[in-house]
Amino acid sequence: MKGYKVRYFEKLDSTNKKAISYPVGSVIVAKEQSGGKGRFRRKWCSSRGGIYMSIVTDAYSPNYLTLIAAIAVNRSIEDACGIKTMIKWPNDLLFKKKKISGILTVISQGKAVVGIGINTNNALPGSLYGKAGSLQQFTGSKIDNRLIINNIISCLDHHIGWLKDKRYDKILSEWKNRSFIGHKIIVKTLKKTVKGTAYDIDEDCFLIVKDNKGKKKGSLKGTSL
Ligand code: BT5
Repeated sequence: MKGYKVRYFEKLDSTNKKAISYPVGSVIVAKEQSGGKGRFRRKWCSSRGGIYMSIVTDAYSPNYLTLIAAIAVNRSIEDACGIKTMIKWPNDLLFKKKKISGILTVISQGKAVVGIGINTNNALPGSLYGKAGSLQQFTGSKIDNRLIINNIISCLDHHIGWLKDKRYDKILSEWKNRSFIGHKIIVKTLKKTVKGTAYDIDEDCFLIVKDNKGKKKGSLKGTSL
């Protein structure tokens, strides 16, 4: 992959944790993780067979990096498996209402680490039954992880170009086309829960939810259910 150095590991605690000590342009991939991380100290189940990768980039806005990573994952899954996932704000990709992928972007030591987990050929624990799914389950065939990983890197790199050029409008419109905008949702912020329709996303990457009374602004500190 031009300009990127991909390093493969058999097993890591967390690719995000490992990646932070590597320079910009590094990609850390593990076949499994023993301590995969989600947001708010949640766990990411990372058994062998799935994709667990972290890309080290310059420290752009983490909100925008999460949006472009979601676009890259959505496109790469579609190209490799013909499955159109839906991006659920802020960091999930769903297919048939099951979570297939999650993204965790962190800024540290003047760099950004974009961590991506995708359920491809991995088994999922019973605790996620009904909530999560894998691409192998949905397609009935083995997924080519390397193909998806390489696609994600080139797609993310392309969209980092948009970030460099400050083409936020292009990013937002691409994200909206692939997202749950227009769907009924429940958003839980730190203070309240808002039920309504996902209406739009603003230039700060905040979700705008329309309820019966008009427009309301969600907060990236919240999480959609
Ligand atoms: C996320 O957090 O969705 C971000 C996940 C990021 C994982 C990647 S893997 C590579 C890199 N290295 C890391 O250590 N992390 C990143 P959040 O929105 O907080 O969702 C976490 C919730 O998703 C959990 O509380 C479970 O309910 C659910 N979950 C856990 N493992 C899952 C899986 N494999 N598939 C689907 N859902 C899962």
